[in-house]
Amino acid sequence: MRTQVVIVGGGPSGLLLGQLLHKQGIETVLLERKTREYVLARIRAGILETGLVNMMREAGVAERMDRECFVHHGTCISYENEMFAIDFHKLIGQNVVVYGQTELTHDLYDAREAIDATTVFEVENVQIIDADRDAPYVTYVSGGAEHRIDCDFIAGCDGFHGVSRKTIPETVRKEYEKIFPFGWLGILSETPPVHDELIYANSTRGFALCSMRNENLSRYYVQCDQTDKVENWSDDAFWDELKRRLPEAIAEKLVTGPSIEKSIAPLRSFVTEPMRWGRLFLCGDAAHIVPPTGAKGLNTAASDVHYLHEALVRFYRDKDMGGIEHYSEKALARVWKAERFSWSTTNLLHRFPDQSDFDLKMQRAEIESLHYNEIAQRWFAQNYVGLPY
Ligand code: FAS
Ligand code: PHB
Repeated sequence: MRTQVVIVGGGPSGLLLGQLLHKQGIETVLLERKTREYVLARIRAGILETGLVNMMREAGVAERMDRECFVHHGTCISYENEMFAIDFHKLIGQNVVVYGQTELTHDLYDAREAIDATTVFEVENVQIIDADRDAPYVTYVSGGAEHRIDCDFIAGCDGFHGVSRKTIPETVRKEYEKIFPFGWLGILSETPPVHDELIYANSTRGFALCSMRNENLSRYYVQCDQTDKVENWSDDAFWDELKRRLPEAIAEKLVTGPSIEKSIAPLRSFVTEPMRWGRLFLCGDAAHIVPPTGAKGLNTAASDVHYLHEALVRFYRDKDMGGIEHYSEKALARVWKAERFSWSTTNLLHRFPDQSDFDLKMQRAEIESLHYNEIAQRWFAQNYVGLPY
């Protein structure tokens, strides 16, 4: 088989890239390790930056999102019994959209099926060969047989545990990593959200986040120990702990109910450089990971897709290598800014095991600066809604 672009990984990065390239008449084959059902069962991000919303519209996959999403003009931050809003719309005239990654991925799979593009599920042993030459190809096993796809380019959209990043020789790759000493225990419940906007809570007992998916589907998180296990947490234990971390007036309004999903996500910051090796491009979690505090994971995958889509269109339309040659540099420039915001908000809102009393005073002073200083709020808002591509 031959195609123009092989996309390894059928998460949001790979699917969105495939849809955008199709719009430009560029053919792709997408290889996914799991089943469609498995991918769609993952509960992950919930906040979409304007850039991602616009790309979904450009890809022609935004009809349900535009109908069902919530537009949020701001977010709230609480510390002990205090709570304040950061009004993005008033400060910078922008907003974010609340629409679950699960729904976005579902819409992208439906759209890919509608264009009848080639998607191979449950592939095994994907190998990327000669990515640093002019005639790369990909091999994989499906249904017990080995297959080969000759192509022009490979988009490595296979997430943190994929094969693409490791295809780049260790002598070429430089990796940066920070592991945070805690995780997020998250639940999904068919209950009305406790507040009309998200609440990021800093409390003496640790971080908490009140988010949502729709008017009767809420997403909550509490900071937990790195070594904690989901089975240690009954629903009641979760709700009691969440209430302890929220202002009393909010905790009193919390509607609890049975969890329909419960999981613990580790928190890490990670970046690999470069994001291109020859004709292989890394995109999304294959290249970088952020702690979800700043809602940047999915949204930074989206900006990679923007740069890669732009580069490939310039190549196929104008035989112009400029976008391809500068892909890694352009993508990384924005990746590192997202990494900074995610690291900064994580430090601002979580309790660290080794925090001194002085550290806690610094954290409090920074939160109070954000509470009362419009310039600080404007900078937070610009980062949260998404820096320009
Ligand atoms: P993904 O990991 O989503 O997709 C990669 C795909 O490649 C997967 O379907 C995988 O099965 C496939 N794959 C892997 N290896 C392969 C191989 N060898 N061959 C073929 N296919 C292969 N971000 C936020 O903004 N907010 C959040 O709250 C949030 N919560 C998260 C919770 C968890 C547990 C995780 C892991 C991530 C979370 N994220 C969150 C980040 C997440 O949303 C990612 O940024 C987003 O999924 C990135 O999308 P992709 O780059 O497509 O990677
Ligand atoms: C979510 O709704 O899952 C969510 C929202 C904002 C974040 C992280 C997760 O910063």
